[in-house]
Amino acid sequence: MSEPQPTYLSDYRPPAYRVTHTELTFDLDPSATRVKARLHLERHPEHEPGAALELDGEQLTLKAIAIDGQPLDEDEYALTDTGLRVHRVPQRFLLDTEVNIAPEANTALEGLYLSNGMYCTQCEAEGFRRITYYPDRPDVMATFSTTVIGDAVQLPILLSNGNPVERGELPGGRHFVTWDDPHPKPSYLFALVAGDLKKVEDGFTTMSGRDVTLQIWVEEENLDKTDHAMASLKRAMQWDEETYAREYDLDLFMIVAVNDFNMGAMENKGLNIFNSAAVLTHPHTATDAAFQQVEGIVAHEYFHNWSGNRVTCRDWFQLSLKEGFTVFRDQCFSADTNSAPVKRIQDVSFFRTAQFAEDAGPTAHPIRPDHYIEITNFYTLTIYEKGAQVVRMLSNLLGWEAFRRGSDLYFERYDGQAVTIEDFVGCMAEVSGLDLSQFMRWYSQAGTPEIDTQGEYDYAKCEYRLVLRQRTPATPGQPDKLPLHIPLRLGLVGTKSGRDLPLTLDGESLGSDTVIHLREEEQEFVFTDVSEAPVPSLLRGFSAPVKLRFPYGREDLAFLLQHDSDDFNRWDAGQRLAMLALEDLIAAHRNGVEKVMDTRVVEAFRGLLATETDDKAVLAEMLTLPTEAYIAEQQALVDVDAIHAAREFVKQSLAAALRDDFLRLFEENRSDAAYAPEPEQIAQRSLKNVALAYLMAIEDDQGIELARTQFAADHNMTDVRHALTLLVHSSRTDIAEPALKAFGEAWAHDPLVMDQWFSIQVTRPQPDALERVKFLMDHPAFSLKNPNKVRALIGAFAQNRVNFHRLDGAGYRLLADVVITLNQLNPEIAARIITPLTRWQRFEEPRQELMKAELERIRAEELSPNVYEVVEKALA
Ligand code: 0A1
Ligand code: ZN
Repeated sequence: MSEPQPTYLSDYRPPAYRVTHTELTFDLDPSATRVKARLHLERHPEHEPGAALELDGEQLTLKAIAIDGQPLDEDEYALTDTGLRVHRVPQRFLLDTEVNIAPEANTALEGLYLSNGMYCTQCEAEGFRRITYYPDRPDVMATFSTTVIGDAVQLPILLSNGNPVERGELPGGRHFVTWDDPHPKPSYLFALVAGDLKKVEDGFTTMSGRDVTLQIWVEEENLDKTDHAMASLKRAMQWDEETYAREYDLDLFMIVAVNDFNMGAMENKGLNIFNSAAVLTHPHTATDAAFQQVEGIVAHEYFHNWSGNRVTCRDWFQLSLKEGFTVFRDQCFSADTNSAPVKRIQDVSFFRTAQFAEDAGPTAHPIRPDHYIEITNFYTLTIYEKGAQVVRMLSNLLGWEAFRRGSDLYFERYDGQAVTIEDFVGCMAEVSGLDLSQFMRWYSQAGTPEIDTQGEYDYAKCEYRLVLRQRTPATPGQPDKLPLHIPLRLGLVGTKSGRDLPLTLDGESLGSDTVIHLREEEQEFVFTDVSEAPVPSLLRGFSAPVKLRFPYGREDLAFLLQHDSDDFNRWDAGQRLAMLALEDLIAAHRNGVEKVMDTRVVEAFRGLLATETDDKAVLAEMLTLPTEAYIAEQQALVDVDAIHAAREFVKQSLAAALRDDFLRLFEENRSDAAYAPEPEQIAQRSLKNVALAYLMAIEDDQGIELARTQFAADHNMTDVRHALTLLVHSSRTDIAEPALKAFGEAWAHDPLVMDQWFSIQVTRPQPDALERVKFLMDHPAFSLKNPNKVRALIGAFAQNRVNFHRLDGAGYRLLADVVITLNQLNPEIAARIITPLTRWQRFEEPRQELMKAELERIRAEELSPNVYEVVEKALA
């Protein structure tokens, strides 16, 4: 087999032929679906007459082909594994093809496949070529007319993009529906769904007074789990009108829930297809976090209607054009609907753990890569989350008002077109007059910039001098980096007053919270008229995706934790303080020295527990220790056991010292109110559950009893799952096992709850976790063919730091075995689930060698391009 070849950004050429209109007919059958396509084609004016017509196509069986009604002779076209070429075509013509495909054999879940007896599609990025021969690239935009034919009894519901225009009966118990989508779209936004589905319906009147019908289609047993998604959709529609003046543009908007789906959801025009985990919620089956995630994903997909669909990407290198912008939009939406500081804390805390790791690992790539082998490998945290951070920086550089004008210009100028990141940033530069040329390096340079900072207060001159040095480490293929334009929001907090001091820079007075611009490798900023010695509060709100170092003492951090006016930085000061203590304890563990708890951390926590707060959700975040994964990110080489031991020690020390406070907090925040996924209730529950986790950390009778009672009360899934997790992760197997068993039996019928049941067990720190994974892989509710199950069992286990990294290598072996099986079944998921192994260089011996050996074992297999690309990079 020849090695998979990369595609390069620099090779981009406009298509020789464009499709102005696409007519499709699907005659659905599990093993032989017939797809007829009529493409209205014309030569692109920039291309020479006589250019051959090249169409993409994979795993298709061609049955018929004709141009302008004339069947082609075999020497007039050529078929390959990846497509079809017609040697000579007129300037403008109709191409008719007919192919056969087998949805039931499609385990990759790209193209048309079957999920629980229901037909559905996933076409982004290059799935449409598994449906019919087509120029399957985002810069070919056509209107679509789609007829779906199926068995009237088994498939009563037949859906596609746009509006239904005709339906009828057919001989043999079949029926059809024809759908028209008047908005030109690329093939990746095509969708089809057919099955025995039920709907809930609602409506929304747009700002210009048009009535839109909203439908959520689900299997009958899930009809009671759609309220929250529907409410979220309406809020998102309203928000996009108010915030971006974007109005919906069809009469119908549909969401469908499917159980087998590679990702979260997909923004197909007028027919969003969702992983059921990203849409279904019920107080008894979904946690607060799941409710919030559903709200965010529903909004994300809806927002794509403008940022992605009306204005789309010229090529897949521009993926962050739609994804970075849309993630930024959904983050702002969620911040407006919930606690804004908590949303920021959660996003950043995830970002700094997972995206920083990606940016420091063997698969690091810029927000706009310049080559790829398999594009589905590039739906990454860098493209999505770092892309969103960069758009956020733009919005802060321009200010909201100018950013909105830039966004208006972008949507107006490029409506109906497929464009580039330059086009987007160009609009921002045009409306603001800013020079964004240096800023563009954020898109081309991989790696996380590191900023080393020093500050000095001159008592005599009343000046505060800040010296900043930026450096971006080398990443694969990019040994040398240039300085970036980094906006740094900051304040100076007076040590006497505890307040933000007024800032004066170069004679200009800037208020008490400002943004300075770091453009050079090293820059000095001298703030004048600083009336008292300050502690600097730097990178407020995480104003740039960088690692910032400042030699804070523990007193400084405790001070900021108490006084910083920026909630995000208050939280961050607490995290930094805990990190200093954790680092000492990690060293103690490694040196075999007795561990001693830093009393300053205890006192800082005591202070937090004693202050009245009106944002309980922020307090809950502040009381939460950095995760083991985040701590690992801070280490030069990861010592899994020392990190685990140090964190457990801090948790238990805090619990022992502050037991009464946690007990009070727990009691004060208990509530019998009917469950609602509202910010106040969510905040209260998270605070109560943080307290319960500390109480359980020492596993005394009272803590155990509280967890047991909370589990048994069965009030809502947030509380039940939290209590069950605490019990299962404790050493009290006598209580945990019956609870786990009862839970598994009660929810055996609900796949999404069973996912949680799997995850809870295999993330436990006790040494039997791996054996449980193996055992559960034979459980009737488990299937390697279902991506949610793979994530819930295998993915979750790989997050179990102590057990995945077992010193006998059994954890690595298990993951590699799964990757090898999935490489054939579902390459996209195989290439994702392998990630933890690719980070082998971060670990100490013998783990490095063990992980590497598993990667080499995988490399010896016949690999899909997806897994090949990742493994080659990891072993390069
Ligand atoms: N565009 C979707 C994500 C998505 C990407 C690829 C998929 O299959 C390979 C599926 C969904 C989003 O951003 O939500
Ligand atoms: Zn998206």
